[in-house]
Amino acid sequence: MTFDENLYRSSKVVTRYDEPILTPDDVPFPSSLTFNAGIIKTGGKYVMLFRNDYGVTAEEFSKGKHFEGTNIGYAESSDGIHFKIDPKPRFAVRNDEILRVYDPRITELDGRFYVAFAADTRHGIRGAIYEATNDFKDFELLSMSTPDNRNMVIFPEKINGNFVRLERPMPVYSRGRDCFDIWLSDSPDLRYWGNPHLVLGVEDVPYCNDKIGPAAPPLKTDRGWLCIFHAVDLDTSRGKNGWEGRWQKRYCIGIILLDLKNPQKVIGMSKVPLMVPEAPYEISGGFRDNALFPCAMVEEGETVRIYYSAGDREIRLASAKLSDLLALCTDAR
Ligand code: BMA
Repeated sequence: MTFDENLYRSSKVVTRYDEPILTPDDVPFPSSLTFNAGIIKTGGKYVMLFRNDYGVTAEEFSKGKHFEGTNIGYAESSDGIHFKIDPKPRFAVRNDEILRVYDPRITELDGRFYVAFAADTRHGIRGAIYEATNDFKDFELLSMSTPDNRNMVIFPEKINGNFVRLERPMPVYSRGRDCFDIWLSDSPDLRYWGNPHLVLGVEDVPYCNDKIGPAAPPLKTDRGWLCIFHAVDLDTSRGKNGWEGRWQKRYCIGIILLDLKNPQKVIGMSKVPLMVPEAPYEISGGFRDNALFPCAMVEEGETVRIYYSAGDREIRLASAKLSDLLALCTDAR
């Protein structure tokens, strides 16, 4: 299976911030990869939970050594660009069943903080929803999905009286190969989830041929819920492309608009990607090159900040005007 990766470029409405937001070198505890960060702005400050994989260098990895573990770091910032990292990791789970939690996405809802993680367990990958205390020091597990499911993002408001999330189940038998789509479900209490609806099928996205997944908690706008997602293309002729012997996927960022009252309904979609791996730090030097993985959007005046990982190695920032992002979704093209 091949894919013409030269077909698409990042949208001109997006500006990349030149400096990284966080790299493993910034982290005051062992860190090999610092990425996939949930970020919100609350009480005038930016709060970040980030994934930290540790215990191996690129060279050691090439000789067969593996990561020792994954923990979750915490950082704060007054401007959303310069973050101060807590001296110790904030959270990690490892027990007989759960091997690790990772890829936090934070939602503030009615003054409470919820974090959706992916959880690797002995019986598959599950979406885990925790409530965090206001200081993000304690986490209470509210619910875990059945396997395999991940990339959960919780809407920042209840809709029609219920909590709502986007999620990405992974049906491996029925579709012949990776063909993973974006779904939505709701809950009266963040514990019992049901009423599943398909939101976007991978076949609806013209610029990918593999899988899609929700990225950041949706942003409420006058026109609808603005959502970004990762969109993956696979080319089996790709070879070494990062630390691993072979890495054949590429992760772009897509954008859609969902109906405010009925968010399972897509009311706008850009037919081209919002961002494509292009910058030097996106296409080389990463654990997995050519992987853009966003987990947070923050509205800052008329601008939307998109925090994403480059190459599963470091956290980066790109921004765009909200009006431009909405136009991408709604302009016929
Ligand atoms: C996904 C997840 C993410 C990762 C991404 C790109 O499947 O494992 O944690 O960032 O792949 O490698």
